Amino acid sequence: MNADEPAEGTPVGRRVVLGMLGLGVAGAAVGGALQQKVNRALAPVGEIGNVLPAAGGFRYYTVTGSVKRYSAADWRMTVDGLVNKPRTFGMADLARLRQTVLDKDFQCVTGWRVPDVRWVGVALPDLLDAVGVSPAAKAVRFTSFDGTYTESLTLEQARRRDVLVATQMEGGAISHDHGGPVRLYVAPMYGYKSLKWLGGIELTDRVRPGYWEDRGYDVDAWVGRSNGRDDAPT
Ligand SMILES: Nc1nc2c(c(=O)[nH]1)N[C@H]1C(S)=C(S)[C@@H](COP(=O)(O)O)O[C@H]1N2
Ligand SMILES: [Mo]
Repeated sequence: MNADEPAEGTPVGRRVVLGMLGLGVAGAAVGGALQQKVNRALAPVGEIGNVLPAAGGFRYYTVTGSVKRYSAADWRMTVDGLVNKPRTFGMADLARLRQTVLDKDFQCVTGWRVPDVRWVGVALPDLLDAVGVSPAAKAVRFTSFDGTYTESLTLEQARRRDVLVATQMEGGAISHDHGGPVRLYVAPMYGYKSLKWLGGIELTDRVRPGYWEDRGYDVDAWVGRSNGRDDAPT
């Protein structure tokens, strides 16, 4: 994809913020095109939240301010909606399910990409099997304990084995800043699908657009097949 493609939320949001902070994080992507966009200065900064450089090529993103911290021992996730057995899972419950390891890239629609990240967790289809999906369910909705961010997948997408309820990243626990103790990792799609601070999973009768999708992003965020935004120039 092209570095000039729009950033999330508002077309120039994150790059403007990065530029203003002088972080230079986007490196080569922050060029003349950025300057023009900065000059237009359209970003409602408050909506973007914190954008901080992180180690290893990641950025830390949050659309909310400070997020409550959960230790691995205290963290809980509810799985309910159109399921046979609604359940609450703790870390120990996840650890008892089959573990899946994925070595895959992480790519944000704004252009940064971290190659070959090791993710470990429970493949979403294994979790769905543990609660039993009712025949009326057509989609899966994810909620964050940040109280704001949401995402969703069709049931077909959610049955992919490269969609993880991730409990480890790069050989260790998932840090708070990366959305730990447990986050979603949707390998084939742009990073905005990979909801951080996972707190709830609900089986629903239809896809409900998530946080960025309400703000113009594709609901189907396949890397390479999507421009991210519905209205992105091709
Ligand atoms: N709860 C929550 N999840 C989120 C986001 C967010 O702002 N809040 N940002 C998304 C986007 S756009 C990206 S690219 C990734 C970034 O993950 P990282 O902060 O671990 O690098 O998280 C995704 N999940
Ligand atoms: Mo992103």
